[in-house]
Amino acid sequence: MSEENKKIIYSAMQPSGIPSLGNYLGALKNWKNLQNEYNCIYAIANMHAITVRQDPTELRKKTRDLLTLFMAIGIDPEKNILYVQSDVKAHAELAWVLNCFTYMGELSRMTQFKDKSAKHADNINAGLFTYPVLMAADILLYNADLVPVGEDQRQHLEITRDIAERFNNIYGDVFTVPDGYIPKVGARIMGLQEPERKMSKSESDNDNNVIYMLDDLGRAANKIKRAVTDSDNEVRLSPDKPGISNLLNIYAAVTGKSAEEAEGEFVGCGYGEFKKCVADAVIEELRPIQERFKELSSDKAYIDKVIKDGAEKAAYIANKTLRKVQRKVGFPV
Ligand code: AQP
Repeated sequence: MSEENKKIIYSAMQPSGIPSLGNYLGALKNWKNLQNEYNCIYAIANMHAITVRQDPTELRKKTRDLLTLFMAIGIDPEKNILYVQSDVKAHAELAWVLNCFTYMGELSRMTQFKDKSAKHADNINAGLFTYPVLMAADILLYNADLVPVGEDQRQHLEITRDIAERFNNIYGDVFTVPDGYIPKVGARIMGLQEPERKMSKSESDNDNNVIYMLDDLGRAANKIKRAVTDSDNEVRLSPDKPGISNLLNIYAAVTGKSAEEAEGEFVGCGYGEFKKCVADAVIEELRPIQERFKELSSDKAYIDKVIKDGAEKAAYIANKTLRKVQRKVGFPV
């Protein structure tokens, strides 16, 4: 299929920490696979990241590291657009316009806002509240047809669609109304110590709960060996066995099997042996990525160039959409 006929996929990740195994298996691994079939635009959402307090020096480093990690996974900056959100001013400008087409009631219903305000009770800022509007601006600037979304982001895609339709109803067909893209293989990875909660990269309370993609491999294996299980010593998928089910899901997502296939492989296997197999699979997946990351990181000039080129390519598309919107709402352009 020619480049022009391919659908546009948009996705972003916050540089709020080193990506977790959850970010990788739930998002990044699929991003790599989508690049042949779609025109993909992938952003480092550093503007979203500051809705939670960040150390400035750390944030700059994490932003660069995340972009480098995208490439280490195999996301090609020539084939796709990889860029840093704050490099493209149109995001902030469109977000303001869209704020004026979004209702307080809609934003109040967002479960991520409720969760994050509970987690950061000392800093419930307006940015946290209008986070979904900035996300709508991200997606709509690039005329995205499809947005890969996990369960946790479904509400944000819905509000993006509502805002786009509301705007189009007033001003004509300005925005492409995006659909959710449900990946063929998807996974929701839970914490290793708290398998009732999703694994998150900004987790700070318990390091053993999360595998970070750049963890020392021996340490990553130990985290899996220490993962919470239960006492019946049966490797089986079940809602009342969240720890074991999570490890089966991890194994399945890494090896490209279904969770049921993975379950079948471990019938009669003890927990110790099972955990070792999961750890080995995870390590073999992470090893080449970490090696490539190290190689790429040492080439500062190359990373600088990818960031600069990505910003230019992204801004070209985003500014076109922004100008259209500005004309429609009556700004002098
Ligand atoms: N545990 C998970 N399992 C599967 N997918 C996950 N994602 C996140 N956690 C899991 C997916 O990763 C993508 C990027 O997410 P993000 O960085 O925009 O923010 P998030 O969803 O809030 O991810 P984190 O790791 O939990 O970040 P923090 O700790 O900063 O809040 C999304 O596609 C998401 O579905």
